[in-house]
Formats: sequence, structure tokens, C-alpha cells
Amino acid sequence: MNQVFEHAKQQYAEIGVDVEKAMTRLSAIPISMHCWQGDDIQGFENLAGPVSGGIQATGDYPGRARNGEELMMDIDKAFSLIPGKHRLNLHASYGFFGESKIDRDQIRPEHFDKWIDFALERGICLDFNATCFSHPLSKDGTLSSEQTKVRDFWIAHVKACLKISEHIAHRQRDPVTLNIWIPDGFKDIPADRFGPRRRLKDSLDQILAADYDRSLVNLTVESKVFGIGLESYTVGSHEFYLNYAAQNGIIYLLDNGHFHPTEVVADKISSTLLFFDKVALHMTRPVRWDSDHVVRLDDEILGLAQEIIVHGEEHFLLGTDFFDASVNRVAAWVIGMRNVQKALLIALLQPHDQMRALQDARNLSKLLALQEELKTYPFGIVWQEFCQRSGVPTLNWYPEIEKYEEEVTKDRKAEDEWI
Ligand code: RNT
Ligand code: ZN
Repeated sequence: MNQVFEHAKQQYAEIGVDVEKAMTRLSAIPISMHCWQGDDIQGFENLAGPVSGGIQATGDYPGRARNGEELMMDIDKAFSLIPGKHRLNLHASYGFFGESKIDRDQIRPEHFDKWIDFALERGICLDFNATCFSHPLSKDGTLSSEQTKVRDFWIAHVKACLKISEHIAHRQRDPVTLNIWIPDGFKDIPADRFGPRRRLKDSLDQILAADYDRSLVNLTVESKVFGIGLESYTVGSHEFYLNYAAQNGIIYLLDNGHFHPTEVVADKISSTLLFFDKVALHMTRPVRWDSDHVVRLDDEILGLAQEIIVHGEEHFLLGTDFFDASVNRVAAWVIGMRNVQKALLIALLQPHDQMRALQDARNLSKLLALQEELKTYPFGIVWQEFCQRSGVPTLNWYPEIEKYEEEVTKDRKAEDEWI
């Protein structure tokens, strides 16, 4: 018997926390791991140019995945160091398109069959994203463009993504979250704030008019405050999408990098869940701007985790979203995913009913004392036990990354061709 663990369990039991229950619950919470950390959001299109649309992956750490096979290998490596079963979140630009040039409005379900096979073999599920950036037709806006031709192209793209998501959902027998994020905005103060939003609304209405199965596809819309080169105005703002999602029975996605730096995104969840059954999250770490640094175990992520556990994870579609090219990319996934899980475990190890009762009784001094003491409870011991039971390394997993780097990723040359 592991006495250290038994002692920790006892300490939690004394404040009414069941450690076994917490671990069982954690092992059943899937997080949709974003595929794009592995290759700096390059995707496998033959039309790939630089990443554009107000987002940037900076850094030149060697070993970026250069094609589907390499990305799959790297994802396998990352999952082998992350406890639990998760999901994999793909972007439309990651289809297997062969030699041909398939434009975004032409993508089809079969371009993703290799991914579906990959997921089915591993017993995991996929999620999906429309790719409305890094494309010649996304330069001056996409779904909100003033040009009908451009809007129609992106409407066709998202409709193609709906078909692909339905296909994936059928094959995996589990709904797919399909997220829409667009970069549309202006660098400088626009003359007309209404027109672009009216056009975005109209484009989304056309997309929703497509006959798709709402029980198979959870359509989410992701807001943003600004992007690089698009600092003054973002068409798809917080208010825009929150209202749009509420009115149209779809799901709102909060990315915690998409707000002003002093806003607390965790605080937005309870207000949202009063009016929606589900909310979607992109968990990331902004540093001064939407820089998409690897998730650390910081206050922001702890706050989000607390809301997830208090409201119930069944009300959330959880995903990660970061892309740091300055560090080992497999390690980035592992660090970020494990940190989300640690935050969830910390939240699961809190006596929420007791804390709520203290608040309702206005016993705020006792609440403060408990909240602060909880920070030194032996969470790390429980985390190690959880990793061990899940069959992944506990604390010292980095040597696995070093070995993989030495044997696999080190010799990948940046100039080698893509698929
Ligand atoms: C961009 C959004 C969006 C992207 C991915 C690649 O600011 O966060 O979610 O990061 O779709
Ligand atoms: Zn995001």
C-alpha cells in the first residue's frame, strides 16, 4: 500500500473530499487536443503559404512535423505521456489531399478518412474546425467580406466542413464539435462597424440553413477581441457571437486568449450557462496579447477548471489551443494537456458544497481560510497516483521527450517537402 497516498486521501477525507471519486471523474473528462501545435498551423495543403489572419506561431525549434505521418507519430508520442483518453481536434487544412490542389470549398469527407482510421484505431474521437485563414481569399475578410464572391467561397467551405463533420460523427458514433473562427477585422478605425457584422450574420444564416444533423454536429462560434494587424475592430466579437449563438441555438466558444488582459474568462461561464446548456472552451495562455503560449498551471486555468467542475463537465466542450514554435512541440502538448488535467484535479479536490454553504451563510472569513489552506493540500500526491494508475509517467517524463527528439524529430529538416 502506498502510505503517502493513503495519508493524502485521509487528509482530503477530513474536509469531505473523496479522492477516489475525484480521480474516477477526472479519467472520464476528455479534452480535445488541437493538432496544430505539432506543425505550427501549417496543415497539409498544397497551397500552403505562411500563416495569416492575425495569428502567429513564433520560434524555430527543430522537429516540426512536416506531413501527416509525422504529425500522427508525434500525436501518439504526446498521448503516451498524457493520462486518460482524449479527443483530437483537426483543422480543415489537415486533410490528406494527395498530389492535387484541393481548394477549401472543395474539401470532402474522404480527405479525412485517414484521420478517422487513426482515431478509431486508438479509440478516440475527432473534432473539426473550418480553416478561414492563411489563404489568398482571406486577406480582406472571409464571411463578412464586402465581396459576394468571397463570402460565397467561405460559406461553401464551412458547409463542406459540416458535411465532413457529419461523416466523422457517423463513423466515430459520437458528435463532432465544429468550430468557426474567422480573422475578419480592421487595423484602423472603421467607418462602418455595422455592415461587416450584418454580412457575417447573413453568411452564418446561410450556413445554418444547410440541412445538417444537429445531433451529430455541435456547431460553435469563437469570438475574439483583436488580431495582429487587425487591432481596431474584430467583426466576430464577444457580443456578436454570444447573441448569435443564443438566438440560433448553437454553441458559443470562449478562448481565454481572446479578451482584454484583465478580464477573467472564468467569470463569464456562469452567465453563459444560465442561457445555454453547453459552452465550448479553447484553453490557452495569452501573454500580453493572444500569443497562444503553452498552458501553465496558472490562476486563469485554475479558475476555468473550477467552473467546469462546479457546473459539471457535461456542460462543456473542452479543447486546447496554443502553438509555440520555440519549444519542443511534443513537450508543448504534454505540458499544456497535463496542466489542464492538473487544474481539473485541483478543482475536483475541493469541497464545493461546503464552500458554497459558507458563502451563502456569509461566513466569508472561514471561506477565505479554507480557500487558502486548500492550496497546500497534497494535490501532487494524488496527481502522481492518477498518472500511475493511468499508465503514464508521473513526474519525470521529460527523458521520453529527449529520447524521441534524439531518435525521431532531431533530423527533420525544415526545407524538406510537405506531403
Ligand atoms: C485564433 C483562434 C483559433 C485558432 C485556431 C488555429 O485566434 O484562437 O481558434 O487558434 O483555429
Ligand atoms: Zn482559439
